[in-house]
Amino acid sequence: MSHANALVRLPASAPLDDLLAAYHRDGGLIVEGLFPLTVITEMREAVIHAAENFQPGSANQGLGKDGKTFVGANTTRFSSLGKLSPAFFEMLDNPVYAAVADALLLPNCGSYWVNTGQAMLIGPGEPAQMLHRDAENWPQLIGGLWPRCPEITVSAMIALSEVTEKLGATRVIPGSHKWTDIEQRGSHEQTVPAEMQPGDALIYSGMVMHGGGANRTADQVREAMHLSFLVGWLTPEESSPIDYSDADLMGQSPRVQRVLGHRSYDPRPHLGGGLWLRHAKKIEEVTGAEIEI
Ligand SMILES: O=C(O)CCC(=O)C(=O)O
Ligand SMILES: [Fe+2]
Repeated sequence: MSHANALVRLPASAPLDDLLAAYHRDGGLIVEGLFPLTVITEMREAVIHAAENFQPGSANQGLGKDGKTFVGANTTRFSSLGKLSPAFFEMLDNPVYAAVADALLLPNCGSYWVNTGQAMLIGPGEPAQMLHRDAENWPQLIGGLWPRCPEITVSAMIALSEVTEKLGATRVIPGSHKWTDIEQRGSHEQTVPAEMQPGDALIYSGMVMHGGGANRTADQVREAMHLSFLVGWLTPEESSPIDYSDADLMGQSPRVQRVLGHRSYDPRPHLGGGLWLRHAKKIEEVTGAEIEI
C-alpha cells in the first residue's frame, strides 16, 4: 500500500542537513542502510537466540495494567543488548546516528546517554500498540513545557530482518510532533507504516505520535530493535550504569562508555570540568581512556 504522506526515505550517505530537514518536517524519517549488514546479522542472531529465554508480554517486567497493554501480549521485549553481543557497542558508535543525535540533543544538554536499547519482537496476531510519544516517559516535563518542549529524546526503530506493514512495521503520524495540543492523540487512520530492509532505521522524535503496528501474519515475528538517546539530565528507562561493569566496557570507545552511564553528567563540556563517576580511582583505571571529553 502506498501512502500520500509516507515518511521520507534517505540513504545513510545523505547530507546531515537533509536528514535533519526531514526529521524536523515530519518528526521522523527512514534512513536506509544506517547499520552495516555484518553488525545487523550479529545483533539479530544474538537477539533471536536470547529471545528463547523470555516470555512474550509483560511476564518478565514488573508492570501495571497500562504498562501491560503498552507492551502487548505477544511481543517479546528485552534490553541490556550489549550483554548479548558487542555488535550493540558498534551500533552505539554509528557515526550517522551519532551525528543526528548530537545535532538534536546537544543544544539541550551537556551530554546524552542511552535511554534504552531493546529487542522488540512483535508476534503473530498482536494488535497495534497504542499511539504515544516516547517523551511521555517524562510526563511532568513535557506536560509542563508543551508545545514549546525542547527535544529530550531521539529514538530509532531498527530492522533486524525485513519489516513489512503486515508484520507490524512501526506506525507514525507525520507532523504530529508539531501539534499544539498535547491531548491530541490522533488515530490509526492518520498513521503511515515504516517499512524497512535489514539495517534501515526509522529515526524519530520523542514528540511524534507513533506505535508498533499490528502483526497480521499467522506465524511470523517482526524482528526489530529500538535504540533511543536521552538528555543527560533525565533518568533513562534502562539502568545501563549498573547493567555494565567497568570490565564490560573496558576498551570500548569513550562515547560508548559515556552513553552507557560510565561518566557523570557535565552540563558544560565546552568549559571543561564536570565530575567523574568514580573519584577514588584514576580515570584510566576505570575506563582505559586517559583524557577525553
Ligand atoms: O514496536 C514498535 O514498532 C514501536 C514500539 C514503541 O514505540 C515503544 O514501545 O515505545
Ligand atoms: Fe514508542
